[in-house]
Amino acid sequence: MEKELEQMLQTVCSKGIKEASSEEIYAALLQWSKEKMNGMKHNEGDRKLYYISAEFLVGKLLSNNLINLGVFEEVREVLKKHGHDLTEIEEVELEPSLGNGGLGRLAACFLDSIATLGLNGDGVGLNYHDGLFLQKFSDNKQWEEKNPWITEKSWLTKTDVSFEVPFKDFTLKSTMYDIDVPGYQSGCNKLHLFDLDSVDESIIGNGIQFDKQEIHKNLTLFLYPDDSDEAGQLLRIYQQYFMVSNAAQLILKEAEDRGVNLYHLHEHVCIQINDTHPTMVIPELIRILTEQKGFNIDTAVDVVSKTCAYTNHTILAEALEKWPISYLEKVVPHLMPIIRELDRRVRRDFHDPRVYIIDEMDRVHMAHIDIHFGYAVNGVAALHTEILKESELKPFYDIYPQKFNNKTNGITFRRWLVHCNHNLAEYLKELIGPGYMENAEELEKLLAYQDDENVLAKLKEIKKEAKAELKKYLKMTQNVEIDENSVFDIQIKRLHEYKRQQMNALYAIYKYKEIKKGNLPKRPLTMIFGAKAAPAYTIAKDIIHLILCLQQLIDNDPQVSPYMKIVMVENYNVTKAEKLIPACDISEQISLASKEASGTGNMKFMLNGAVTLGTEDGANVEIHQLVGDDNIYIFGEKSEKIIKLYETGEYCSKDIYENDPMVEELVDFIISKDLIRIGDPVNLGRLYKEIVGKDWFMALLDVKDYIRTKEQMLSDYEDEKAWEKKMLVNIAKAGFFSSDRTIAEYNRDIWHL
Ligand code: 26Q
Repeated sequence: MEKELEQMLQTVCSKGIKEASSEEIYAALLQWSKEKMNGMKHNEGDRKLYYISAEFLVGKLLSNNLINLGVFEEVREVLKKHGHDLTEIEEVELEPSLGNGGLGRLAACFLDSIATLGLNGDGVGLNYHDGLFLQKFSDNKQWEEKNPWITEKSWLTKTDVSFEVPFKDFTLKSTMYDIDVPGYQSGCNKLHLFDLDSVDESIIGNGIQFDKQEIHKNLTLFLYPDDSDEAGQLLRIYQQYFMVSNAAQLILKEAEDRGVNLYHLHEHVCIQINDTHPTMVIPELIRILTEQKGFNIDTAVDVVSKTCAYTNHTILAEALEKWPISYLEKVVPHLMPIIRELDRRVRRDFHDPRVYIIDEMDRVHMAHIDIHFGYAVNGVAALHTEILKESELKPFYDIYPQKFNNKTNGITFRRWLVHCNHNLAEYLKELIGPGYMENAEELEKLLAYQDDENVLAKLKEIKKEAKAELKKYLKMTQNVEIDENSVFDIQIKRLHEYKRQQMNALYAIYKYKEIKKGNLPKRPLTMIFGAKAAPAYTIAKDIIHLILCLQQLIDNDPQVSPYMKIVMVENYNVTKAEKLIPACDISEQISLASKEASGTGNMKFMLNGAVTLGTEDGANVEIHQLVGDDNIYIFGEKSEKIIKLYETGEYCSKDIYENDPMVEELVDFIISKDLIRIGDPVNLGRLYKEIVGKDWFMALLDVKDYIRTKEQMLSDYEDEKAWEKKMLVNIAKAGFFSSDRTIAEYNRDIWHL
């Protein structure tokens, strides 16, 4: 390895390892990896999977690729020998900004596991130049800026693959870029990202403003451009169709190149539709098969329906896409006859308006296309799939019980243990052998040590080191000082009311007031948040404002600051998650029961020895079953009750507010003099009104149980041995949440590769 790196450095900059800068070493390692992967075999098989997704939140790739290529340790040692630190080299890489949250990170973990299991499957998506916005804080508010990540030295490789994508008024010619996806000690797959040569970053003005009408210049600028007006919605349709038309053409071309008879497409290809964003691939394939490949409509519908499968990631109404026909007519009128034909077939066969594709308001329900004209539908955690079957998608489950199945999410242990928590990974290897890296369930061998004082002490020590590392990182990146001896309580995820960061903020208010009253905690508490709010999501931004104001209030109060601290991490992303997760003691998973489809952060925290504080929601339910009552802190109302409350419309936050003086006091603090002095009365006032007058995600319903449970947890933390044991059990039971297991199940039940 040393020789190869030296040679590469000679080519890149004519320097030796010692003399080379971090940038130069990065460039050499990038080039070395790319050449290595280029020489690797693509995983093969008679059937090929295409995983189409609007997001692939891959994170930085250098370390992960080195791990999967089997040279990470060697490279680290060589660099160390010459006075370099691989962590510093990593800093050079910009994080690809190709996703926004769980769904995108899941797609990235899946690509890793698909490649690792040697399966023949590629990802297909878009190459957003500025991705999701870059988050900046100023005046205690979120501001959005562009987030360019593509430099000359990126993992993208331009290919000569190109397709013509027809829109109503013009045709655009695509360019396909590839990112290699090496499996862990296995073959190499591809992530195909489609782009347009004419995209022009110079049209971006202030913040993330740009002209939404200039499609040839803006199409692949941003992920989820603001869609609060018609132009924004049309742009999203342009993006989605551009993605799926390219995907469809690529899939058919590769099949024909392999000699596949398209009438047997479903025997050689399967397409996983990641949420509804790629749904138009179904009518697009039908269109191409009938218009260009001589299929009659019956056969085209039949073949496509046997090729496509759909994953649902949410039951939130606003995330279930419904496009007005008039919008589709403006962008892709050639798909409308097919969509109408699909709707006609549904109406012919079923007499239930709830399952129609086109509703009485002339809107096209994308999920309904997927369910009728795909062969599988899956939810992403056991509870989520049950809710889909029993309530959200019940009319469909009644028609197609055989299509519905659960695939509980997972995470890749290569990134979320081996890479992000090297010390823990090495210690586990020492203790239980390296087998867990391939077979995650072997982590259970750890259980044999749950009463071994030395092992427990070592786990605590590793946690302490990770906390010290995070302290250094936050000092360097945000110039904040945290106390590594405090309890680290972390909530990192997209900002959404259903995830209830506002409830956590109410806890902070509670704690602040307790300290003011002289009820001092035994140990200081560090509350860490990381979250981006969608630019048009007003209340989410108000919640960020509240958290930042509380942060300032506490920092400036010498009576309180020795005992608690709030840190809101700026521009939370995969790279930051990798620093935060190993250092966590308390993992906040506090969504309103029934609303978080699965969660995957919960799994990453558990694997790294944090203890969950959560509701019976999403995959928390499965974590609870695995670790047992003693090793998780569960609070709040259950999903059945919540679903009933929505059905009857009975929930009234104002009643709770008015009848519970403690709740009233906490909520009132949002508009107290103390906070208004620091913050913006418009934002704080609006949030106060929202919580008292609506509280759609029922933070006040659970807030007292939440506070009580968190206090219990903090007190239990002081029983060191008992806490260390909880850490150990969480790590030991995390094996089930390996995405290798999830992918093996997808393959067994849906893909059959
Ligand atoms: C829809 C319409 C218009 C504009 C945007 C959207 C949109 C964008 C992104 C809808 C949904 C998303 C992303 C959803 C998401 O990330 N869901 C998460 O998926 C994870 C992986 O399955 C789960 O673990 C999380 O529980 C779920 O919230």
